[in-house]
Parts: sequence; C-alpha cells; structure tokens
Amino acid sequence: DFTQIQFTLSDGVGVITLNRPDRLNSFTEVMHAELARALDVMEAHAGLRGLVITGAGRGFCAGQDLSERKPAEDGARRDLSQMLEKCYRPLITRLRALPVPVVCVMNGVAAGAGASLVLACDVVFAVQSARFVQAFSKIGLLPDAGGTWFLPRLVGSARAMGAALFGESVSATQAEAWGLIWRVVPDESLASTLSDITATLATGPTRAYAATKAALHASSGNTLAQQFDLECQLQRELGYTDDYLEGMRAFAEKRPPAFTGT
Ligand code: T3D
Repeated sequence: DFTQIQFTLSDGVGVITLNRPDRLNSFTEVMHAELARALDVMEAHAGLRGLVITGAGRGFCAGQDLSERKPAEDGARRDLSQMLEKCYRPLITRLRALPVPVVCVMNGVAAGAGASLVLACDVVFAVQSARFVQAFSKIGLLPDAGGTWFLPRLVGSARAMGAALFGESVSATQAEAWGLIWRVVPDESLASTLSDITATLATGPTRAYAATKAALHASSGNTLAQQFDLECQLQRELGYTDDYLEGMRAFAEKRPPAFTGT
C-alpha cells in the first residue's frame, strides 16, 4: 500500500525504491511518511540483515519536491526548519542508526537533499551516468539533511566548499575518485549490482557488519584510546557469535563460510 516508494523485505534485506520517476523521485511529505513506515517495519524486524536504497527511472532523487514550495502570491516566507525537523532529520538519523549496512545503489542524478540521502548511506554504488548536484545554493539555501556534516568528512573542506558553494555537477567517476562514493558500475550493471548486493547482505556476517558500522561511524568523534575501547568491547561480543565460530570452522575446513547473521 505504498504509493511513492516500493518496499520489499525478503531474506532479511529491505529494498526501498524511491518511486516518483516523473519528478526524479523528489521528496514529498507523503514519501517521507512512507519511508518512515518502511523504517518502522525494518527496525522491528529481529532478523534484519541489510537495506538497499535505489530509485525508479532515470533519477535517484532530486531533493525536496519544489512544487510543494511554490512562492505565495503575497511573498509570505516560510520556516524551512519545520520540514527538516519533522521529516529529514528522522530519516537520516534512523538510517545511520539502523544496525545493518545501508547500501545506496544510485541509478541516476542525486540533487539537494537527495544527495544528502546518498551520503548518509554506509556504502554507495553509482551507475556511470549518475551525478551529484549540490543544488541548494542555486535556490539560496545551504546543504541540509546532514549535507554539511557528511560532505567535509567524506571529501575534505576544499572539495566540500567548492561543490556546495558553486553547485556544479560532480560525475559518478569524479565522486569515486574523491572518495565520495565506494564504486562506479556500468549503467547496464544496475540490476546485477542490486541483486549482488542484496545477496551479499542476506548471507553476510550481520553482527560483524553492525559492529563495523558502529565503530567506523564513531571513529571521527573518538580519540585513538576511545576507539581501542570500542573495538575491544565490540570484538569481545563478536567472539561469542555463531558467525565467528562458523568463520573459524570454514577457514580450517577450507570452504566458504555459511553465516546466519547470529
Ligand atoms: O524546502 C525545505 O523544506 C528545505 C529542504 C530542502 C531540501 C532540498 O532538497 S532543497 C533542493 C531541492 N532540489 C533542487 O533544487 C534540485 C532541482 N532539480 C534540478 O536541479 C534538476 O532537475 C536536476 C539537476 C536534479 C536534474 O536535471 P535534469 O536536466 O536531468 O532534469 P530536469 O529536466 O531538470 O527535471 C526533470 C523533471 O523533473 C522536470 O519536470 P518537467 O519539466 O519534465 O515537467 C523538473 O521540473 C522535475 N524536477 C526536478 N527536480 C525537481 C523536480 N520537480 C520538483 N522538485 C524537484 N526538486
């Protein structure tokens, strides 16, 4: 019963497809509500093993639907922080907190808050023809939905400033070279990339993935000593998992591991 996204959950892996292709999958309040419902389902699912986010059609997401922002005839202004607090903050925060890898398979252009959504994901694949546009400055805004936090951490201040201030397109190839994303794939490999990554997540060491995500996300705010403490705590927990035992047995028996995510 979703109308602006598609959502499936099988073998523990959620797949969200942003689904307003004629508007380049731009965000509406309805889409935000549907994303929140999909996240409710995944957060409540004890056997969750991953989430993949992609888009329908030629675009990934063009950010806020600007047709919801038509200027009033009398020139009245609006408080833009409301939608940020109500919709974008929970979306980005919940994706970061999800204890499984969130993988973006970027099928086309990502602009404005759509670019911030991409950067909030843990791993990003992008088709060759995809591009990023920090479109905010073109309409007199600053990068939001976490954009000003993600951008400098991923690419450094110089590139973050240039991309954010001037809003020029950054190609998928450039994004990969900068370290903004993990990997560019050929356009014709979109479907196989999606199925490969869902299969990888469905059969992966989910608890190790969760610990890795938590530790890497924590690292930028930690000292080395604090990070050692965190690694010790998380590795201690992983040492008791079924997947570690299976990994050790598979290594000794020279066969691929059959992880259960437990
Ligand atoms: O408002 C708040 O609450 C604050 C939060 C803000 C968050 C934000 O995301 S602000 C930034 C909003 N997004 C943008 O400013 C991006 C606007 N779009 C573009 O710059 C370009 O469309 C793209 C660079 C994304 C893609 O360019 P291109 O040439 O490939 O496609 P196009 O022809 O511009 O767009 C195709 C159609 O989608 C077109 O409609 P038409 O002419 O076929 O009827 C275009 O108007 C529509 N479209 C694209 N982006 C949006 C959109 N419609 C509504 N909202 C959009 N954001």
